[in-house]
Amino acid sequence: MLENKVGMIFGVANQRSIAWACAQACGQQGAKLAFTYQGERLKENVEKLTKDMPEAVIVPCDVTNQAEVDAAFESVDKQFGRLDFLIHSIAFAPKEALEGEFLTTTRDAFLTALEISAFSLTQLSLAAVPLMKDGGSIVTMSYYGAEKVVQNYNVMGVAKAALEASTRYLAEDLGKQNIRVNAISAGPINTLSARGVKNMGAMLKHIAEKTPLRRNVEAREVGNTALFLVSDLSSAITGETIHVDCGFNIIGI
Ligand code: 1JT
Repeated sequence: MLENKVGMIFGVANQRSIAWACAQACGQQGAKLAFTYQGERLKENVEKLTKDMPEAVIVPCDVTNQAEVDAAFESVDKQFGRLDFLIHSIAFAPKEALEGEFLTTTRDAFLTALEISAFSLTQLSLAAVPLMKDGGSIVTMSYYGAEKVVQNYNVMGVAKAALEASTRYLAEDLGKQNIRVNAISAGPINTLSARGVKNMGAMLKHIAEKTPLRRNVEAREVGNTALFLVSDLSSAITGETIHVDCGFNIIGI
């Protein structure tokens, strides 16, 4: 389904990463892929995961370093000469910000969370536009804490609200170039990021009992939805946030 398409994937840290599930789904459909990693520490992980993808391009990209962002897109331009889709699966907040009350969020934690988790979508979209010559599709990852108060999610909820609003504004700006921008609101998944969170095991169990499907979401299912959103099957969908949460968000009491 993605033969002749080139995609850039941001946010692979290890084999459990949502970004990696997206890469596998898209790679299996014939896409050529470029991967970015944040910091030398993660380079080896991405190299090992992609060792059976002979055409994969691997480039460093810390979104707080504009020179690295520019260089990453330059590498893709040099290697492939085009870009059809971009998957943004990046978020960060200091650990202390994801516990206790939102009220005590520091200026530093707030700015860091919003810069890395929300602004980076706009930053990367701007860099992608010149390469998306035949239109394109941009997909980002959100979470229910953007819409409703979720205990401990705190400043990340504010960042995801900004991310979902950014998705809509970018969709409007880029629609005339046939570039679509959508978000996936995934149910919680036991990834490296989630591991740092207190009581994640108990939370996953609680949610599995509450969802209509009576289970948690798998990263593979988020990957398949990302595949749909970057494919032509979703050609009239833009500015949307699609819940991939086993139905959790429809439940009241
Ligand atoms: C980050 C982290 C972003 C964990 C994240 C995240 N988006 C979803 N999760 C999992 C999660 C976390 C909490 C939660 C529910 C789900 C950690 C590093 C920073 C970025 O609260 C109930 C706290």
